[in-house]
Amino acid sequence: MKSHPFRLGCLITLGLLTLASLASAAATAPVKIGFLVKQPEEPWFQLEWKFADQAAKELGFTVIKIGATDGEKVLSAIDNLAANGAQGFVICTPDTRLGAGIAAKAKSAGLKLISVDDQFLGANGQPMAAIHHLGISAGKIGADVGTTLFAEMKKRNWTAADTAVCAVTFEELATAKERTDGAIGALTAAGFAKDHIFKAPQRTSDIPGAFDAVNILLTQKPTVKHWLVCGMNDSAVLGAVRALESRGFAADSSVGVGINGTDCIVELEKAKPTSFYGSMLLSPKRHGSETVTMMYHWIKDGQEPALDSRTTGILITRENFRQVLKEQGIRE
Ligand code: FCA
Repeated sequence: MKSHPFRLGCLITLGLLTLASLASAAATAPVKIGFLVKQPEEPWFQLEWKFADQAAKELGFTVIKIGATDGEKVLSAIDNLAANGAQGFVICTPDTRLGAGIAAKAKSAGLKLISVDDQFLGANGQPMAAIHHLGISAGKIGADVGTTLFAEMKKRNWTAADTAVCAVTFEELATAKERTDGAIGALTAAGFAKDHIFKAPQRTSDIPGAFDAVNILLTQKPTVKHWLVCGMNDSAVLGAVRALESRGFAADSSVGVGINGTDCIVELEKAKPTSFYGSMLLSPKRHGSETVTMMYHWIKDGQEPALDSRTTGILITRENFRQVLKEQGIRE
């Protein structure tokens, strides 16, 4: 039977209208973005969340914040995000070796993906350069820690013979290794003796993990008079400072410089200076708001973000931290 031309016309119009309304529904569907972090108890990650929320408020989308402390939690979070109508997520993974699995799961759930802070590793152990990432210039920031420590040693007139470096390491995480390698590299480039540099490997990347690691090192090296301390972040150096204190070291006999600048504020506020001299302040604002903003434009406007962005750090000490934290929007 031949269709009446009028009926055919109506059908085509109807079809076009349906397609148009489907397309506009996709364009106007509320944007929901997951933000998964490995250590939700760390102030660094709480601030990333805070700045992600701020960007969401300004641009009009929702951030779904999830603490994903192990691989299983990451996978079930991805399922939940998809079920809740999210279109993408930002993640600092609890283990970079899960990278390929997380990327595959995101793809099958139809979710866009950006990694933050810790870059995914592929099956070959190399960074997954095809996954969009925003991280820190870890080697350079570590080198700035090393340079600061060396300058503080000179300022205090500590002798090379009496002074040693305690590097609190977490080498299974590439960004952590780059930071401590950077610090050690700058110290040796400045003339610090390699055989006075000791690593204290953390079993867990938190304050207790650093405390335990440094306690072992201090037991092994009882004759060192002055310690210079570096680590992957503030928690690593804070754990070391606490271990040093338990052996009688204080601000006049040891000096530590952290990284993050967000997890040492209480320490810097203490009335009496401790061995925690300062920290390389990173930008939780950029890591939190830039990642979700990139994701938002990717979802909404099809605008693909840069594959690899890196942020820098600035030294904060007891002298300037209040002012700098204020300037950076971290403290009132
Ligand atoms: C890693 C560390 C965090 C922070 C971040 C930029 O994820 O665990 O403390 O330094 O990189």
